[in-house]
Amino acid sequence: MLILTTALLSMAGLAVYLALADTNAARFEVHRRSALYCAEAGLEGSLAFVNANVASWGLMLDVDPSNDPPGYPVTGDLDGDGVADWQVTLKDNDDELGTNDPTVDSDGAVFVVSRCIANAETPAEVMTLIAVGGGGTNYRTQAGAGGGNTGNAN
Ligand SMILES: [Ca+2]
Ligand SMILES: [Ca+2]
Ligand SMILES: [Ca+2]
Repeated sequence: MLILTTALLSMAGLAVYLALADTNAARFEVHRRSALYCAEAGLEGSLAFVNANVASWGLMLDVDPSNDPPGYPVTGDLDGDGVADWQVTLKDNDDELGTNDPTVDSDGAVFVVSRCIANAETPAEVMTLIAVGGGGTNYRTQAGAGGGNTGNAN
């Protein structure tokens, strides 16, 4: 009887543990989702800047931060606390035959990469390929950051 009681108790303990784990998972999911929304807001909030500064894409892609146009990297504050919640940078696509040069855009197309920096525990990054004169296409979530949204092709 004592053994049975112990077994019942430990089962109860396990149930409590599972319930807690479930709650934590749910909370993490909420954080991850809001981080994803935050990163998506960065895409929305930076496209005008990126499109208005096509002539400076090369300066943004080179590895010299001293020549970047004002306002780059693009950042945005979502909750009004004066601290940036997302940050957007450009990343060249694989556009040269043979050896790719990620510091030079040669096809008029670059990735806009938006990273949510509001919560370091649940980072999220989304990116979209944009082309000169074109709109956002090929919307996707980068590997390792929010796999639940992978394969979202707008
Ligand atoms: Ca630069
Ligand atoms: Ca290139
Ligand atoms: Ca390119």
